[in-house]
Amino acid sequence: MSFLLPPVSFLTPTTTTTTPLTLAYIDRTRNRSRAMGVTDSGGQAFDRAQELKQFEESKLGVKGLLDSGLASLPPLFIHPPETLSNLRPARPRPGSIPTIDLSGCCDSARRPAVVGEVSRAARELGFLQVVNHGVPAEVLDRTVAAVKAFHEQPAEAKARIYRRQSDTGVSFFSNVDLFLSKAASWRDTLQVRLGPKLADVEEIPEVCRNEVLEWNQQVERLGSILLGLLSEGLGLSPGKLQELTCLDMRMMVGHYYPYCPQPDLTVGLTSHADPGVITVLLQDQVGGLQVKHGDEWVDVTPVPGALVVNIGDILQIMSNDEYKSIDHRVLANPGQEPRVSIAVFCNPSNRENEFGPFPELVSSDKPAAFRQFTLNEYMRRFFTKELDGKSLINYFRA
Ligand SMILES: O=C(O)CCC(=O)C(=O)O
Repeated sequence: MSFLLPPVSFLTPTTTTTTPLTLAYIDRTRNRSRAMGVTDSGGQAFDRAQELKQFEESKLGVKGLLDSGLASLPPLFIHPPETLSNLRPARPRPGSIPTIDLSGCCDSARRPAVVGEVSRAARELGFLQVVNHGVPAEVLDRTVAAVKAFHEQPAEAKARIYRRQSDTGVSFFSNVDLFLSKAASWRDTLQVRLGPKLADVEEIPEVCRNEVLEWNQQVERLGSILLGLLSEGLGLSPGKLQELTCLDMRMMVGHYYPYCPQPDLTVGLTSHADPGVITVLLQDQVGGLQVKHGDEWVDVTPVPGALVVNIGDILQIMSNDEYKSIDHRVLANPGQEPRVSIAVFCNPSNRENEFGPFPELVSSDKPAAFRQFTLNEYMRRFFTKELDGKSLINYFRA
């Protein structure tokens, strides 16, 4: 698909939130459109590299673009037909992603039953939701509200930390794979390193600092419980995954999916599998997350008070294909209410160690399905390609 310039009208500011930053971006883009003689979307191919550069340099993110009065999607964000052809809310299939009650899972006779439920979901779907996880409802609400408040600050406040790499461990950007993907997606992200070395606390935006720090503690506690259940579900000692530092490297991404004017032409987040061990995801009640189940996309319908947990590639590998790391995506948000989600990716901190299937799970009946590799090698490959489906894990197959 060629990318076409949209009508210049998409750049017409119509709201009162226009800032000097947005105006600079808008002016540059409008002038260039005129120079190319483009007045409607049926004409010239646009210079994608230039558009990308200008979008990045504007530091606006998609929320800033929207606030500038955009009425249709800039071509940068228009996805190819193969992505767009199956974008639709999935048929409602209540209960297809199980919601598992964790109460009593650490200290009661319920533990074997909970281990069984968690391990079944990890084997069959790679996704589950958990309730009675011990995180108070007020903390869930506070965390979502704080991340939302960060994204809804004036563009200048966010632009200060707009960057893709930072020693401080805090950054704001739009699209982690902006320069690698075929098309950009309709979301912005605040990223904070939680461990093994916490980001510089002063750099975490004040508007959400306390909540991010509190969330880190909650995820560390819950992550330890989940890794215990998942280890046991593989027939290993409960402490096995944690001993391998699988909870130590934690990265938080606070996503913001604002209203999208043309949700049929783009996505909120392209289909991908998470590279790490597990991901703990807090989503608000807006919805849009979908999981691949066979050939179908299944909605992960928000359950009040629940947290979503999914298996990442590294755990699929360590489990010798017992647990599944599943492709998932987020539809572009068609509604006026923005969607907020906060994912914490849990990875081993020891990146030079060799990883591969646990020897306990390898036998002559079930030979090792993957080769050994270091996490550095794995992550290098992950971050030098666009977010996509299962290509990465398959690269490491034996
Ligand atoms: O926003 C969501 O619900 C999903 C986020 C996600 O899949 C990711 O950050 O990798």
